Amino acid sequence: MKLYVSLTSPFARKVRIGLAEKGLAQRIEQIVVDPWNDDGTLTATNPLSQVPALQLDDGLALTDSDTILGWLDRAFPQPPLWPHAPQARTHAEAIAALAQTLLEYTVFLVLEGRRPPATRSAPMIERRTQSLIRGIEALDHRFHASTVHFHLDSIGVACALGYLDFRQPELDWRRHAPKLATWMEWAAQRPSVRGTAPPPA
Ligand SMILES: N[C@@H](CCC(=O)N[C@@H](CS)C(=O)NCC(=O)O)C(=O)O
Repeated sequence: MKLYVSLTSPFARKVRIGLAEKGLAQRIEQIVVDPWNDDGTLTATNPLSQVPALQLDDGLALTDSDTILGWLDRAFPQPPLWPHAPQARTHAEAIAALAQTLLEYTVFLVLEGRRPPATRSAPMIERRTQSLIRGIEALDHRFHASTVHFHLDSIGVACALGYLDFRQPELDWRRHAPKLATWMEWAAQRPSVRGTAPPPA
């Protein structure tokens, strides 16, 4: 089994935190690649040239963070990555989905920022920025974090906020989310989160 990651990818970080929470970080070989500058190592497993990607021992490749985490939770059920009770599970899935889209929007802003200014789409940048702010405010109200478990809602939120700090500090998300700001101080100390922080930009 081989997991392809980059150390700056927030999607890969979700999987790396999930592995650490399950105590599997040392059991699954992690291969650091650059999806933007691949020599064929990554595309041999993921033709889309994205991380994370997990090559299973039977040859099947999983090419999306949530798919990989779903497999991981079935293959290694303890400790679980989701709450057991149906209502709690639905709530956690809603939070995780919101966090995943926040990540996608943040990546969009990062990629737009790398384009020559004349080719950037100002209306889309504005639309995504406003959605991000509303999404962060919604998370601040809707996310009732457990301090006992670190399920996929917590993992997703920690990765989304950590990525904003890493790539979009000027958005100053804490201004929009005082409760999340306090929670993130706690979450950042968790070994799985601390141990997967991106290297200095
Ligand atoms: N939906 C995917 C998104 C993965 C993704 O966009 N990964 C980025 C790294 S942050 C990547 O590999 N980008 C390279 C590319 O899109 O060509 C997931 O959740 O795993």
